[in-house]
Amino acid sequence: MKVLFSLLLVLVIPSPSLCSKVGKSNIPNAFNIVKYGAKGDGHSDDSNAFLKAWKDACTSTKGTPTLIVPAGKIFMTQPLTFQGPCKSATINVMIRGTITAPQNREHWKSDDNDHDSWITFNHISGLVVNGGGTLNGQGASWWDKNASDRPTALRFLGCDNVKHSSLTHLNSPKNHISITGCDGVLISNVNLIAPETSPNTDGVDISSSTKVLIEHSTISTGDDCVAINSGSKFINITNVKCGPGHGISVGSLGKNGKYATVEEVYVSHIIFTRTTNGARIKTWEGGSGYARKITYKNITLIGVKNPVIIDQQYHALESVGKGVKISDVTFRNFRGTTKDKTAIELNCGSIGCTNIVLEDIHISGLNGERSSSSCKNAYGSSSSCNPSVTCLDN
Ligand SMILES: *[C@@H]1O[C@H](CO)[C@@H](O)[C@H](O)[C@H]1NC(C)=O
Ligand SMILES: *[C@@H]1O[C@H](CO)[C@@H](O)[C@H](O)[C@H]1NC(C)=O
Ligand SMILES: CC(=O)N[C@H]1CO[C@H](CO)[C@@H](O)[C@@H]1O
Repeated sequence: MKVLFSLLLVLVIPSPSLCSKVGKSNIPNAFNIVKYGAKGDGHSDDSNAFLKAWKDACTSTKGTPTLIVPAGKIFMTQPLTFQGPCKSATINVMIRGTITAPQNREHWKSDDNDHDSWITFNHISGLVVNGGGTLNGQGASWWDKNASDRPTALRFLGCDNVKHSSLTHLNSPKNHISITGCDGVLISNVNLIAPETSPNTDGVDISSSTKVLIEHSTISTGDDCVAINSGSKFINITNVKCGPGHGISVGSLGKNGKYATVEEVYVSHIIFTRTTNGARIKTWEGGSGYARKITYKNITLIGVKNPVIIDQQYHALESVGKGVKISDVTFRNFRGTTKDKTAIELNCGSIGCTNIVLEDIHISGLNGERSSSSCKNAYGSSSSCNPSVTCLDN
């Protein structure tokens, strides 16, 4: 690793084209972290350079300030918060090089009960993050720890009008990107990559947020591709390749009796490759609230274990007769193969799921054999489905 690393530095540093890129930037109002003392040698702590450059960018009043992380270097930072609000209406963070977390969790500086996230953008509006670079969460040394003790790699907290694009995220300790309390977030052209066996490494987690669009991205991790949690409304996911991982999930909602709501979710043009789930909604028994107005359409499935799954009894309790209402859910234009026999599973609790619509669905086994469907307390309609969904109650 170390050898590879030095080789990388040797290859990269003397390149005149890259040096000139660092030196003369044509971007007006640029704040280059190297000018603030960042070393970019992969192991020196560059946190202070990031924070100083951010302070100047965020208080700048001219045009669109741009914080620049130059190409060809690896900048190591401890947990960092980019705090807003900023003076200008828009602010750009251009990540051309690599930002890495400390390689081992023992080297994280924040104290043990402060492992919420590695990089946080907090209450910034008009934030643009892009640049073609990489964020390496160095999650491997965390993966044997309890999920509640592990940090999210990148968190947008209370940010409005965010555009996050053209970046690669590797090996997060927990979620790769968490969007919390935001209004208006576009995530596009990102690659989120972690091993299939890495626990809880969701691609994007959304909660308490509105108007989030995720598009033209690839998400290959050990957990959900995208998870849509309580308080989320007007969420669109389109042209995304998922897998390996656990699919796109609304929920889980209503854990430990909580009130939870999700509505207006549109998921389309997704390719699920060897994921455990495809289109999923999961709620805990004993919770309350609703998951409604959810559409999954134009979905391609390649060897997916549970292509269509509603589970209103995720972690069922002893017949509590209470749950998160699931209604107005459409699954339309699904094509592909399932790894298991049951392609469609609508498992609702005693409160039932209503207006569940399935249309134009064709899912077979890996070798073209027939698949099946199962329903429990599910109400709605189906047409042109293979497997047929005669178990739906009208
Ligand atoms: C993980 O942490 C949670 C919350 O602190 C706790 O309830 C749970 O028992 C822990 N699990 C393990 C396996 O330690
Ligand atoms: C989300 O999808 C809905 C339904 O297709 C569409 O009406 C809406 O404009 C989309 N919103 C965004 C931000 O793409
Ligand atoms: C599975 C499915 O319906 N795929 C379609 C998705 O949309 C594209 C373009 O609109 C079609 O070409 C696919 O056949």
